[in-house]
Amino acid sequence: MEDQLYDFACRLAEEAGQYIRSRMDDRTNMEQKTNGSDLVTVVDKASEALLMERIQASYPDHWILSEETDGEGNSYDKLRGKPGGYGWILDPIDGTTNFIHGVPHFAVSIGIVKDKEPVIGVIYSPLTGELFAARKGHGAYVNGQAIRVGEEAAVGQALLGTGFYAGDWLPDSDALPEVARMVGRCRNLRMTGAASLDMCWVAMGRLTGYWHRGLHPWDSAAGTVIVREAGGTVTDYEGNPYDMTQSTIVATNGRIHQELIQQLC
Ligand code: 2AM
Ligand code: CA
Repeated sequence: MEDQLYDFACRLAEEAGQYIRSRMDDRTNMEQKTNGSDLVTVVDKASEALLMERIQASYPDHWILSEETDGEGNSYDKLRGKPGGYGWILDPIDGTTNFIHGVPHFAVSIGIVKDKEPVIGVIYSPLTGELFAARKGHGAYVNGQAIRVGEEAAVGQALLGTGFYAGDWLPDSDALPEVARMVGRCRNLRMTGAASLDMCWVAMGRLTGYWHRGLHPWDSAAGTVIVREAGGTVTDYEGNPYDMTQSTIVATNGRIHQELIQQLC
C-alpha cells in the first residue's frame, strides 16, 4: 500500500510542478491574504485544485489538509479534528513569494500521514527539477539518489537557515532576537524562503540546520520525513519530537541539535 502511495505522490508532485512551470507567466496574478507580505496567486489555487482532484479520485477515503483551503483558522485544531487512517497534507506552492519574484526556490510539498504520524514526504522544486522523497524506514532521496545530512559537529561549523513567516515580518518580529543570537556563532545564515525545501537542504547537507517559528503542518510535515530519513533530527524549540501540531521547528543533522537549541532559546 505505502509503496504505491509513495509512487503516486512522486508522480503527482511532478505533475503539479509541470503545471506550475507552464504558468510561470501568471505568477504575479496575486491576492493579499492577511497582509502585504502574505500572498497567494491564481497558480497556488490551481495547483491545489489539481492535487486535490487527483487524490480524491484515487483515494476517496483519505482526508486532505491543504494550505489554500484550510489556511483560515487554526490549522493545528483542524489537524487534531481529522480521523485516523491516511491523510494528505499539502502545500501547492511553498515559497510563494519566491515564485512571484521568479526566484527558483519554491516547491510542491506533499506529506502523507498515517494515524497522524508522517510516513511519506515528497517535495518537488519545479524550476530546478529536484524531487526529494522519503518513506518512513526506507531512506531519503533526491531524483533517486540517496541523501544524508551534513557532517558538521558544532554550531561554529554550521551553515544554518531560518525565515520570517508573513505575519512576523515586522520591526518587533519574534524571529529577530533568534537571528541576533546566532550572528557570529554559526558559519553563516541563509533565509531562502521556502520551509519545505530548506528542510530538504538540511536533509542533503547543504544546510547543517534550520529553525523557524510560526509554521503550519503543510510547511513542515513532508520535510520532517525527509530530514529524519536522511539521518537528521526534527524537534520543537524545547527539543520535543516534531508532532505536526507544534509551530516551532528545529531540523538539523542531529550532531548540532542540542547546541543549536541551547544557543537559540
Ligand atoms: P508559503 O510560501 O507557503 O506561504 C518562509 O520563511 C516560509 O514561511 C515559507 O515556507 C512560507 O510558506 C511560510 N509562511 C509564510 N507565511 C506564513 C504564515 N502566515 N504562517 C506560517 N508560515 C508561513
Ligand atoms: Ca503555500
